[in-house]
Amino acid sequence: RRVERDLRAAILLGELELVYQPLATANGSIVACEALVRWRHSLRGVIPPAEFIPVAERTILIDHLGEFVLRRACLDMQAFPELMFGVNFSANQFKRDGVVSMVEAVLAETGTSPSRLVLEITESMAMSDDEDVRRRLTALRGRGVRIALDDFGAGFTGFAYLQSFPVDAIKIDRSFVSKLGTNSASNVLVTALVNVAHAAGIRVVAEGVETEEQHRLAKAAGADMFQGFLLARPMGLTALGEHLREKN
Ligand code: G
Ligand code: G
Ligand code: MN
Ligand code: NA
Repeated sequence: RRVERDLRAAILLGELELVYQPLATANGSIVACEALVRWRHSLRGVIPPAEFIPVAERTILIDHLGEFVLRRACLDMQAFPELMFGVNFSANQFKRDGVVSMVEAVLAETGTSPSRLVLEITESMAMSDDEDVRRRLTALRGRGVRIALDDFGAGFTGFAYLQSFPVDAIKIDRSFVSKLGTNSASNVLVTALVNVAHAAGIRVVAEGVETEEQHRLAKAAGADMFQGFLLARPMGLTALGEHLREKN
């Protein structure tokens, strides 16, 4: 059974690849990117993560997948030493005791500086008020790894919580960014989020920026970094290199 399971993982992992989406500062220079996994299926073509991550999450496969993605990203990022890079972690990965030593081992093995790595975890998972999860996040931060709350705002965490949570950055959910310019309440809300985060020493990324107006308003709201189809789509390593030469 175990062999069968590992084989399933091996087959799955052989077809996984990463694309990278750049993050820009307000003046347009690229300072980071987010790794996004794709499954290039031999028969079905490219399968998006929304279709297989939830399946993997129900089994041990998510641990293999998570470690594979982290290692691949660390290796790929050696060619881009000036960039920080974000890797998405599932809630279930943080429910395992081994997550801290796994991250440490992959960083050491690939010679990656911990401070270049940003682990992206969803706000809802961070919210889960699980003492073990919080302890593991704190341990990783203690070793220099950065933590970002992804899809922030969608789970309505509340402002007070931000101050007490071991986190370096929030990524404002694209549902908020997409409403910028459509009503003044959205501008007020995003500005408030930025101000509260900054008061707690937390960086703010506006994600899902698709239009010039959203970009302008997210800048006006004080966000530190910008990510979205307007700036760049997720891309392979070669394209990332070209993009950097063009923008930086
Ligand atoms: O790339 P795309 O927009 O299709 O991603 C859809 C979702 O899949 C996003 O919520 C993203 O965070 C998640 N995702 C992408 N890559 C990874 C990964 O390597 N690990 C995990 N756990 N989630 C990922
Ligand atoms: O949940 P997470 O933020 O990790 O999701 C990342 C996903 O969002 C990626 O799959 C990426 O393809 C997608 N994405 C990135 N920028 C944009 C954008 O501007 N608009 C939309 N609709 N999706 C985006
Ligand atoms: Mn993300
Ligand atoms: Na997100």
